[in-house]
Amino acid sequence: MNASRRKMLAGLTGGAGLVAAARIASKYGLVPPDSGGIYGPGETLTYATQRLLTAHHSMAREFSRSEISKALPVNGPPPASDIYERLQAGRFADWRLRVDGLVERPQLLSLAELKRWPLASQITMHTCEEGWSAIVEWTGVTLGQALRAAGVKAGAKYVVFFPFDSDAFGVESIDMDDAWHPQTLLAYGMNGRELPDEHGAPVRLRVARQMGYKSVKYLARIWVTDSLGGVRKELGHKPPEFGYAWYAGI
Ligand SMILES: Nc1nc2c(c(=O)[nH]1)N[C@H]1C(S)=C(S)[C@@H](COP(=O)(O)O)O[C@H]1N2
Ligand SMILES: [Mo]
Repeated sequence: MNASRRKMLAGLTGGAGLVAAARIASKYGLVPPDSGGIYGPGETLTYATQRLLTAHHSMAREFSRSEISKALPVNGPPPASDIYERLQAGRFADWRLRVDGLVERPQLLSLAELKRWPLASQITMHTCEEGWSAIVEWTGVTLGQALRAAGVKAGAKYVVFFPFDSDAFGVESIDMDDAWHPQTLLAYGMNGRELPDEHGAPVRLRVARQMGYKSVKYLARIWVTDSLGGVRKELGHKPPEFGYAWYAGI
């Protein structure tokens, strides 16, 4: 860490007080989109401190195959969506992942196409805010590969993920730092098999450095944007008042 970063970090964490820390963070552009409201200064401190400490691409811990958990609990009911049920009945042959927004070449990606791309895999800990965790092997492609195919335009700041159960779950979003991170995957495989339907088939997001609720299942669309525009829904499936910070780093 260079001297100015160290100074910033000292200012952020050195008992300057939450509001003063939020002001320092804002000066350096380290403000998360849920920085407003009574939880805002706390959320800003968490995000800014994390981003300064974990220089760009620090990696989440990886485990060995023998450490994979026996079972991964399922969180969330399957999408109550006719479109999803039809795609599922056809084993997702007609599923296309839309990638659009601030991109040069909007994409409609099939599962077959994703499977032709270079394989990325990881054995990492999935942690749910409800108090359980499990070590899982995820297989798929990096989100970065899809972003490169689409060609992200200058000014992009966030990637928003729309699932087939967005009416119930809402949407989730991450910043470009996590979007380009090598452990951020579009996963179509789990523990050496096809991703089971209840775990988000055909493709789910895997964000290794954040809590489980950021790893959106049943992906339908990926939207690149320069602003979350104060649209409450796009800040996460539940607001920080309920314990779901937009930045859920672990
Ligand atoms: N689309 C969608 N994604 C989701 C959820 C959901 O209900 N719908 N639940 C989230 C939560 S809270 C967790 S902990 C993980 C659970 O993943 P799993 O069911 O594969 O264990 O998925 C996350 N992604
Ligand atoms: Mo969760």
